[in-house]
Amino acid sequence: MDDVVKIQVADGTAYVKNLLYVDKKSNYYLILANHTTQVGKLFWKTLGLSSGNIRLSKEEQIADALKSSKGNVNPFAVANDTNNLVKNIIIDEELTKFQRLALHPIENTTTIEISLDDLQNKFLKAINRQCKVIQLTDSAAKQELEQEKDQQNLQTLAITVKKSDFSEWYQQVIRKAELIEYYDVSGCYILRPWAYFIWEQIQRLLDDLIRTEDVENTYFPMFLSAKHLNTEKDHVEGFKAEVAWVTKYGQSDLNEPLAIRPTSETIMYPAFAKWVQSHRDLPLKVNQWTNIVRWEFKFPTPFIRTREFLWQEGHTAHSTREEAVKQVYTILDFYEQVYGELLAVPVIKGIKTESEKFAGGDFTTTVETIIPQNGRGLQGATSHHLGQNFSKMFEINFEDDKRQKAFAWQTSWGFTTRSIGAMIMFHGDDNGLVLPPRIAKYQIIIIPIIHKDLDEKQLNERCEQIRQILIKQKLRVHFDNRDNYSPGWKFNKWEQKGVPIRLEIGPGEFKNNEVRVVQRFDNKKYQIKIEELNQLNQILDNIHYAMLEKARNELNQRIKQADDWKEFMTQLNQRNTILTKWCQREECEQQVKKQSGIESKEKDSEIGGQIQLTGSAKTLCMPLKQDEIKEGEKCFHCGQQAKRYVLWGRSY
Ligand code: 86X
Repeated sequence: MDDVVKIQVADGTAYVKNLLYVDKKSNYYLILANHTTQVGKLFWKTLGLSSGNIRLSKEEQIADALKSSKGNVNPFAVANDTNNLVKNIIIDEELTKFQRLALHPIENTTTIEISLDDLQNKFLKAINRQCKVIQLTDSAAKQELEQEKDQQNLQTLAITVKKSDFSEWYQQVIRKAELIEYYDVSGCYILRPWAYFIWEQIQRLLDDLIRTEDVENTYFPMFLSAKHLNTEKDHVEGFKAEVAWVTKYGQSDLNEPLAIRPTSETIMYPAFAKWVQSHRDLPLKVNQWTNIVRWEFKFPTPFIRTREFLWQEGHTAHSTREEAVKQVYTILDFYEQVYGELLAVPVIKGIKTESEKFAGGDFTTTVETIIPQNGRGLQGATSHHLGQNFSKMFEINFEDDKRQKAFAWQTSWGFTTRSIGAMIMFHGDDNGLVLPPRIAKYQIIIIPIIHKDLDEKQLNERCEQIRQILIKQKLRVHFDNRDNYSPGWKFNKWEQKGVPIRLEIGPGEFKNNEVRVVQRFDNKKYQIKIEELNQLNQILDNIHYAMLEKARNELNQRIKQADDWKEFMTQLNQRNTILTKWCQREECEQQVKKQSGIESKEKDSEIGGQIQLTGSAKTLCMPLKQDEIKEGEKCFHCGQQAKRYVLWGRSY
């Protein structure tokens, strides 16, 4: 979930994760897997073992078997296993596809490379050991079995864990709230109507906002050729590995492979060059709402990190720098507004440091948020000032009013479905999703409470009457009149789905011309008269702002200040982000990143068989709103003259 491990190995080199497992009889199993392999559970069967009896070994056990420690698990340490405790050395079949394996022999700060052949036939042979090459990813058929089980679990209604068990909680909420259905392409998910509605609300507001800036919607093709992609080599370089390609049609190879857009700079800007001739053609402002594909290898999380996602990308060209800069910040304000006014998620507006900015631009502004449960920073959206970098490359130039040739000043900005993930994480609770009213497909659910003293037909008519009243007030309301589910079941279901207000109508309410109101986010319950139903609009608005305020308090709790390294690490290890004075030097930033990883108490964890190195802190942003730094005030880390406050944290 973090980009602490920047895997920088040459093509043909696999970055290997080493996992030491132990069974109940103290037999050890060393697994060497490609870092991208999601180690499943079912391959143990191939070895005649049951995954239920096998655990990742603990510090003492690693010491026992390999005379080694966490972070130092590797095949070379098997030489220390004089008692033959390591029963099997298992090699991920994936690794056979690479020429070299990159391993950490001593600390996970040093790396050596070795070929699989040398490892097998020289080293392991020398110490008289053998290994087995096995496919570690569970096969599709078996995965299906797991999914079926999953489906059955879903039938048991309640969420089985508390929000404090955050990662499992998130997985359950998104399914039980019917936001997401799983799909058999890793990193891709189905957005169900409950989720897609939220995206439509975001589109509606954001589209209205950017229209006030005269931005026009367009649609550019999703394919680009290698030639396109290479026009702008520098910015593509760091991302190349994530580009997905189409190489075939039917049974035949395409003459020229086509990339699927990972972003559209190189698709749009050649057209911009044609459209911009004179200063009268500026500003040029276009936007598109599309899907994007980036074949990432970090562990996927629905909404938060997916291989395909939805976004809008806006691109503008201006005749002056000043105008472009203004555009960047106007858009940033819009993004803040969408988060706050729609998703009830508080954000911090800021500027990215040089090493975190979009490399193709001059500076990157961002809206950052912090997930209260784990204190991790989450980049909410970015708005870039591109300067003249792209316009020079793509020759987007014009004749200014003095008939001089000049390059356009550009901006680009994007907002994605990741925002929905942030909303879920902020507002969900032990009982499931909690939707801020402005994005809820149903803001109000009407549930009749059938009772022997009450005529069912009359009760239903009353509910329908109430529904009509609310529809006239432009509220999104649903009457759940299914008679094959009990009221209790319906309460639970709509609670899990996060509907902001439940109206119950039972015998008491029927008789008194009332409804019982139950608020999802704070569980407040009260009666209101039918004639007072026009208050509901205001009530929903109040709920929105109460949710935003609660969220803002939670976010603020996760920001601490530190004046020295010790305080900094203390706060980081308590899962906070830290605002510090900083010299703004890249070298200092890299040192903090590295050192905080080493001293971190948040050690490697295993999620879905995938090891995550999650400890180190990076810069999230330099907040726009900050106190001035005076002469003589020092950087918290290196002690040089501080220039700005910067916010540090672990991040998604
Ligand atoms: C950076 C920059 C920018 C327009 C935005 O952040 C907002 C909307 N674009 C996107 N970026 C890449 O340029 C990129 C390029 C390639 Cl080739 C890739 F595979 C992945 C990328 N990811 C991000």
